[in-house]
Amino acid sequence: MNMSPGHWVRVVFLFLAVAVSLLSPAFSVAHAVLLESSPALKSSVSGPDVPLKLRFNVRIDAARSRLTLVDPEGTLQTLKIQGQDGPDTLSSAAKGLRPGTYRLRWQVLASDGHITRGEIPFTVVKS
Ligand SMILES: [Cu+2]
Repeated sequence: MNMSPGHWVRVVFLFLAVAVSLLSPAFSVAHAVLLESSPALKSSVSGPDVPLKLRFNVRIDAARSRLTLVDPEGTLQTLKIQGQDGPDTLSSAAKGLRPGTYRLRWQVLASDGHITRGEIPFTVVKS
């Protein structure tokens, strides 16, 4: 077998292309996925003041992330993001909540530049 240098360059390129395509699913899941939250999904918490904490699988950009509370009547309230306990968390607080069912809408910018969003339904009960 007589393989020219040009042939080996193509072999190496093919190998790299396969390697990149095998690795890319790992990169494509680098956008933010909610791992845990407080309140937890569909949990009941006592009001009227409810601390909020969300933890994601990757570091997120708090300045470009948003938390919105939907109250039992469907009214939207933008919550101030109070900070990050860690680079993968968001903290806030909802104050003066009456008993009822709420939804915390989150939209976050992950370190890979992708925005993801979701909703955390929870119920406030009398304390
Ligand atoms: Cu992503």
